[in-house]
Amino acid sequence: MAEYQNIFTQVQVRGPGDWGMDNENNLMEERVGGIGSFSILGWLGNAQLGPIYLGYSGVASLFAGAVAFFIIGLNMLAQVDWSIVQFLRQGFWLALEPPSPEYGLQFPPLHDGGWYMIASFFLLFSVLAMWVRTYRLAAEHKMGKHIAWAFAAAIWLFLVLGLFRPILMGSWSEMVPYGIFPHLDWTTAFSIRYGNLYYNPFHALSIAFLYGSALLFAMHGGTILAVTRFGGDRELEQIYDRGTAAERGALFWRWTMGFNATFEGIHRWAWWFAVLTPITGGIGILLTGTVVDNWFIWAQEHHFAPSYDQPYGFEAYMGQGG
Ligand code: 07D
Repeated sequence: MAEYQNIFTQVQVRGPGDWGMDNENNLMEERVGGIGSFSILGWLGNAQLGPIYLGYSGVASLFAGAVAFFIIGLNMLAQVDWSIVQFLRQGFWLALEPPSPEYGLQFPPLHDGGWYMIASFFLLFSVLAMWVRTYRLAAEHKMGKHIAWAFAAAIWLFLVLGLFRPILMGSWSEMVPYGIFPHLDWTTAFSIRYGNLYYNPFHALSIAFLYGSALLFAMHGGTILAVTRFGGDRELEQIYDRGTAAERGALFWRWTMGFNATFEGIHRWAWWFAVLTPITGGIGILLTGTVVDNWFIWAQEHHFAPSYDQPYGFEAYMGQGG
């Protein structure tokens, strides 16, 4: 019975492809790509692939993203003398590095960060065009703009790391290299250079929201899966067939921890926790090297890191030493 599907008893119904609703702007012709149906997609979500709506911002984003991607890839390939074998072998270690520090905020030679700057420009343009796409498609669907604003929060951290902080520091060399391990090395080096990022309270806040997001996601996902047997996954039915799934989920939490979110409110909790992860993170990165040069010393001055200039003990922990 298709009506009683859940994640474990998925029934894949096959019919003519669904092109979605038309709307007053008559954007049907901008939905491109054929419609296909794939069982493997059906296991994960909806079996139908396509159509996709492109529009100006979609084309611009894909084009700019592809340019950035190929500039990065071709520079890496050049570093291994255009050997595909070495490119695959060393791929995780290869990088397109930002300019050397001596160029400050000037445009560097192509071979010393110039290509990096060009790739960054296209990457920035691509991400911003994708943001416009999320905003405009939400408007077309007469939806709220929650997705676009959540995406903007991530773009805030992206801009702090790659644009705002480098400008405040007066050098493009502060930007993050493009490469798998190199960007991880950059992250570690950044933490060490500024006296251990664990002592940056905004990094701590960002982690709290990140882990909090995972916890909320697990609680909400778990609750809904636990009440799919009562129709809880088909949220629409909850409006006219109450008293079964939603109330059980809510009661479970009220009896477990004394408080329950509402069906609407749990999604606000999720949205805010997710959004606050990069917002607090961006504040932490913006302060690093600009306002605070060493987070460990900063923490000692604010009496929550121990001071080692006297015998290590309780007083030091309590902040009375130093
Ligand atoms: C990065 C920005 C938005 C991205 C966008 C995408 C493309 C790709 C590709 C063309 C994710 C644009 C790009 C589309 C295009 C091509 C090929 C969002 C991003 C719009 N940390 N740490 C965080 C933990 C440590 C460090 C955040 C944990 C060490 C630095 C998060 C630990 C050191 C920075 C977090 C830990 C260190 C961070 C990220 C544990 C050394 C940041 C949040 C358990 C390793 C960033 C304030 C996020 C930040 C950040 C978690 C440890 C360094 C909460 C759990 C001590 C330098 N760390 N960290 O959502 O915001 O990222 O810091 O040890 O900059 Mg950390």
